[in-house]
Formats: sequence, structure tokens, C-alpha cells
Amino acid sequence: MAAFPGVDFLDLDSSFSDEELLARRTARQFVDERVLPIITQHYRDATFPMELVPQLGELGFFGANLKGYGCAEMSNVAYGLVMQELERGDSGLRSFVSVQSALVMFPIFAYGSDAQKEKWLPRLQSGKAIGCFGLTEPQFGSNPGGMLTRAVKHANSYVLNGEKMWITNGSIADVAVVWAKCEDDRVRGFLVEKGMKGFATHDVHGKLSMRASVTSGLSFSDCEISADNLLPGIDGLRGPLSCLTQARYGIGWGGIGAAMACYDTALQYAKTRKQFANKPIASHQLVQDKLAWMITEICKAQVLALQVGRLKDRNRAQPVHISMLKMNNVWTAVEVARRARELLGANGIVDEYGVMRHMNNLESVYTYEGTHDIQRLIIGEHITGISAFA
Ligand code: TGC
Ligand code: FAD
Repeated sequence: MAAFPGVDFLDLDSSFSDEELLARRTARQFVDERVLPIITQHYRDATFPMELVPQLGELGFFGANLKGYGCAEMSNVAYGLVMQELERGDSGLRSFVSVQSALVMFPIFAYGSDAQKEKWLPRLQSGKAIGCFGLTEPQFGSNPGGMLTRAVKHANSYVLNGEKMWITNGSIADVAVVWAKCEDDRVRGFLVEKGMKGFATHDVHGKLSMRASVTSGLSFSDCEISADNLLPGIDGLRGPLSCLTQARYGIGWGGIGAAMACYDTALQYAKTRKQFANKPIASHQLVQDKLAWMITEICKAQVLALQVGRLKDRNRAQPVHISMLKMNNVWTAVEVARRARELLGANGIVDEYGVMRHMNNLESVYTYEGTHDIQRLIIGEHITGISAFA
């Protein structure tokens, strides 16, 4: 598999530190050598490439921007570049790392007890344990504040009842970060371990998107867990929403990776595919228009990601900045993938080119972690001071 040349029209590489470029180079090589040769078959078979998990751990990609517990302690920009490259491989791979890092390790790191951190973070960092994040329910997606899952306190335990749906890694996780409402109606986070009595999972089948990713339902039926499994450092909806901010940040970078893969495939194809007077289709004005549009939007997405990343590294990124990053960059990726598919003609629908795999995956990315329109409304609320959610 040829090494990916990258897409750097604006010389943004000169803005990255040596550490950031090293992180990207490592992730890029990993994707070229380990992911791209196997991903099409996994996508066909609807299986997640579990064989990559230990390597992802060794490379320091899990919890890469966290401190201690064996984490790589990368800058947020370096972490973003890793997510970019992983999603250039497949959105399902980036999802796996996003969930493990931002939705499982982050809440344990930020809100967990010392014992919870010692128990889980080193294992999650190395990939010896897998985590999932249960917020969405069958009836409550965009509006998680309405959740029905309940946790009732007993002397030294909590009893959970309810259903979570669309949970990435649900059935393969050793630990689930589950959000439930307590008797005071406040949302709290719980660590539910695989095999606990009253906890069951079932996988979602028939997905036409994110096929190389496990998506599950979680159910809790009088599931009794120790009071020590409560995340003690947070209560209220702010808990899960703060995790989403971390994950949306990685997705904003990931979208660039999927877009770069589709753009590069379309560009190479357009330069070699000949139609009319034996000329490459890249010589036709309408084709150049599409390619110019794609690279312009990719550049805008890169600049946005870099600026939000720099803000995050200075602790100045607000959730609304990250909503803009997720909204814009996933939309860019969706639109680039659609145009790339069009430029490949009939070949565009074949999985060996990867473009339609990315296009289909991105439909999930557009919806999860807060849909495109929910991100717009978050920005709308910020600039007007008026909530459209009530
Ligand atoms: P609202 O009243 O606005 O907020 C409640 C409390 O939370 C605080 N807050 C945030 N804190 C940190 N980061 C954020 N992004 C935050 N957004 C809000 C807020 O300040 C408040 O704090 P406090 O202390 O005053 O109580 O809540 P709301 O119920 O009106 O909801 C607002 C809304 C709609 C924006 C929110 O519910 C939302 O973001 N909905 C989208 C749901 C979503 O994104 N779900 C994602 C599920 S996980 C997933 O999809 C994983 S995919 C994984 C993969 O495979 O990669
Ligand atoms: P709904 O909330 O029912 O929305 C349907 C449509 O209505 C959308 O277009 C939405 O934008 C629109 N809409 C809703 N409310 C408004 C409004 N106020 N104004 C305007 N439009 C509105 N969840 C987890 O908790 N953990 C996971 O690991 C996870 N992984 C996922 C993996 C995949 C592959 C997918 C597809 C989803 C995953 N999710 C996960 C769930 C995801 O977060 C939800 O699908 C998402 O939040 C949207 O919820 P919903 O599907 O119920 O759509």
C-alpha cells in the first residue's frame, strides 16, 4: 500500500511542532500499513478489527491527551492529528479510539475516584480493557436530559433499571460508563462491568454505515452495583455533556481524515480516467470545479481544527467552539465524499475504492455525538442568548 502523501495546500505543516508531526507520521504509517490492507474485508463482514487494539495501545493512541496512568500526554493538536489519520482509515476505527479515550477514560480521569482511576486507566490505555459510553436511549437521543434509566440508592449499592441504545463497543466492552437519573432526578455516572448480574447487551445488525464497528443496546434489569462504582466527581447532565465535548473535538479532526482520503482518491482517479477525446476527466472544467471546491473546504476545515486545537491546548476552547468544529468538519467530509463518489462514476460505488465506505460511515458521524442540526442550535443559542431546545 503506497504511503499517503497528505493534503497540505496552505503549508499548515509549518505550524505543527515536531511532536505533533511525529504523532501524525506514526498514525499515518499505522493506517497505511495495518488498517487499509484489512479494512474493506472487515467492512464487508461487519466486524471490528480487534487485532488492532493492542497495537493502538502500544502506539499510545488511547487517552493520548490525558496525563499519567501510562498515557502519552500528547498536546490536543497532536491528539487531533492522530484522530485525523485514524478516520482516514475508517470512521469505525476512529470511533473506537474516541469512545475509549474521550468517553470512557476521560470521565474516569476527570470524575473517578483514585481507586477507579488505578483500576481502569492503565488497562484502558494499553487496550487490555475496552470501554463503552451509555447515554442515548431508544426514546431519548438528541435530548438525553429526558432519560428514563434510573439508579436507586441502597445501603452500599445502586440498582439500575433501563435501556441504552446505539452504544459503540457495547457488547465488547469490559466496562460501561452508564448515565442514569437518581431519586433526586440528577444524572450520575456509573461504571458497570461486563458480566454483572442484570446487565445484558445485544448488537445492532443490518447497519449500512459503520459496518466495521460494534454498535449495541445495553439493558439493565435490577442490576445491582457497588456504591464504589459511582463516579463521585460529578452530578447533573453536565457530566455526560462534558465528555461529549472531548469526543466532538476528536471527531472534528477525524472528519478531515475521511475527507482527505476521498479527495486524494478522486484526484488520482480524475488524472488517469479518460473520457472524450482520450483526455483525462481532470481536464474538464466541471471536474476541476469539484476538485477545487473539495480542497478549499478541506483547507477551511484544517484551519478551524488547528485554531480550536490551539485554543484547547491553552484551556480556552469553549464547548461552542467544538460544536462548530464538529458541525463544519463532518459536513465538509460528507460533501467531499459525495462529490468524490460522483467523480469516480460507477467505480465510486465499489468498496475497493473506499469512497462509498467513508460516505456511508459519515452519515453516522453526522448524526452521533449531537446531530449536525443540534450543533447548529448550540451555536445559535450562544450567539443569540435564546435556547431553541425548550
Ligand atoms: P443544558 O441545560 O444546555 O445543559 C445542562 C448542563 O450541562 C452543561 N453543558 C455542557 N457542559 C460541557 N460541555 C458541553 N458541551 C455542555 N453542554 C451543556 C450546561 O452548562 C449545564 O450545566 P449546569 O451546571 O448549569 O447544569 O441541557 P439541555 O438538556 O438543554 O441539552 C442541551 C443539548 C441539546 C445541547 C444537549 O442535550 C446535547 O448536546 N444533545 C445532543 C446529545 C448527544 O450529543 N448525544 C451523544 C451521545 S454519545 C455518542 O453519540 C457517541 S458516538 C461515539 C462514537 O462512536 O464515536
Ligand atoms: P433524534 O434525537 O430522534 O433526532 C432525529 C432528527 O430530529 C435529527 O435530524 C435531529 O437533528 C432532529 N431533531 C431532534 N431534536 C431537534 C430540535 N430540537 N430541533 C431541530 N431538530 C431536531 N450514543 C451513545 O450514548 N453512545 C454511543 O457510543 C453511541 N454510538 C453511536 C454509534 C452510531 C453508529 C450511531 C448511529 C449512534 C450512536 N449513538 C451513541 C447515538 C447518537 O448519539 C444518537 O443517534 C444521536 O444523539 C441522535 O439521536 P437519535 O438518533 O435518537 O435522533
